[in-house]
Amino acid sequence: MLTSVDRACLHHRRQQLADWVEDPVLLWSGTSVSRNFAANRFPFRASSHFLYFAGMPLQNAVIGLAAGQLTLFWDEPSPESTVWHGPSLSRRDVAEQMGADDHLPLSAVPTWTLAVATLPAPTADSLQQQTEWLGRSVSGSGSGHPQEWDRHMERDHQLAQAIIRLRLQQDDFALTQLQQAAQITVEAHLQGMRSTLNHASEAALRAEIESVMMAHQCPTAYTSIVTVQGEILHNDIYPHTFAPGDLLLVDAGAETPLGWAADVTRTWPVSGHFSATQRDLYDIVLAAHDACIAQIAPGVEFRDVHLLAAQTIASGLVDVGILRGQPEDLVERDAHALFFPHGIGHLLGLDVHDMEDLGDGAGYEPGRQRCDRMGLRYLRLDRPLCSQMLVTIEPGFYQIPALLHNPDLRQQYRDCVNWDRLAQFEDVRGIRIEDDVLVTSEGSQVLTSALPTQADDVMACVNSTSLKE
Ligand SMILES: [Mn+2]
Repeated sequence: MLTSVDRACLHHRRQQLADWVEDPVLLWSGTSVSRNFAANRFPFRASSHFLYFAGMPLQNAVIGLAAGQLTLFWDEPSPESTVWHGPSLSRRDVAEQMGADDHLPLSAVPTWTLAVATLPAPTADSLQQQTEWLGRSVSGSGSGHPQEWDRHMERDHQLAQAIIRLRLQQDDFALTQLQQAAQITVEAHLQGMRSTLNHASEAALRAEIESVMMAHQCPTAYTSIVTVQGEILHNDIYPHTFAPGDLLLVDAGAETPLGWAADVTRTWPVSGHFSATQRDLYDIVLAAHDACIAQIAPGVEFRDVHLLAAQTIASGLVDVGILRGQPEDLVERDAHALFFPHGIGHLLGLDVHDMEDLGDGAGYEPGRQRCDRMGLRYLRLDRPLCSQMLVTIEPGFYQIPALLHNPDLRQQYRDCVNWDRLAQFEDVRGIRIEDDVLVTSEGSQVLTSALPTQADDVMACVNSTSLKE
């Protein structure tokens, strides 16, 4: 149920959009996708752009936005469908909930208006419907060369830019949801830490963590990573049983029923105790995490936050003897990226990488492009921060064979890596510490601060397990 504050925010979003976009706008929610046969469906997830203006998920719906007015296009389920799925709200009730000014059957979309701005509908079915009804293809914002854009593409691009401008700063409705996602995610990670000593496998611990989200009626915002192979950055399998000395990397976040995400990572020893080598590297990653969060404030360039993480990690690796040289020079040469190849963070909101469906349109300030350098290539956000932006801060250290065993890289960095010393840290495969950080007018607020980051606190939490009989 939407609150009156939520509805006031939705109203404000639509007014803002009308100030920036002259053309009427149509946005598709999408359809549920069948899994092998028609009656077995994947869970439905509405388009984030639809959710942003409609506030609530609705399958196979379209909203029209013109001069701040909202029109809902949607068909109530058929009487036959209610046999299987139970009764549904009427179109009038749904329209009232979202604060719509008008509501019409879905078939009225093609007659609504001729020249509209839109963004690609999210599923194959809805994209086909969109193409047919608008009489044109919708390729998304800014594809191709601007000089070759037609009038439709210019409209769509203008819409995308306006939506980016709006969604970059979280309003009160969004913040209530994002705090809820963060709080449930913290609870899930705590449950994971506290039950580790009772479990023997990645799969069992994943079940423990996700059970907390499910109990709150929240799906996961992305496929959870629960792995003792933390060096595999997007690991999505859970085949291992725990061995003494393993570090477990858990990257898992809840999504609220209205679609807002959290994104949190912790790394902890399955035995409850870090080895000396694990502790050394954990503390380096934590130093980068803390330094970056302390740096966050309006006006700060996110690229500089990334470079601060690189500098802190390079400096720490020099201190423990893995890297040789001056930290500044090592960062200049991208030597840190052998161990920290990804970006320091990204936008977070309705999507876990917020608005990445628009490519780098949201993450990169207009006029900026991805840099080729190994140490900057995977930076997903390159903008000056502004208040009410929500970002992740997630430094890491990994021993990735594809990088460390690459003959060209070994040659390139032969003078600055002490490979013999590195071999002594073989019980560290991957460490990442990730929190969700809101930029405020004074600096920042960590939405996920209730989850411990200090190694001693993490160990205390793992060891607080009440062991099963
Ligand atoms: Mn993340």
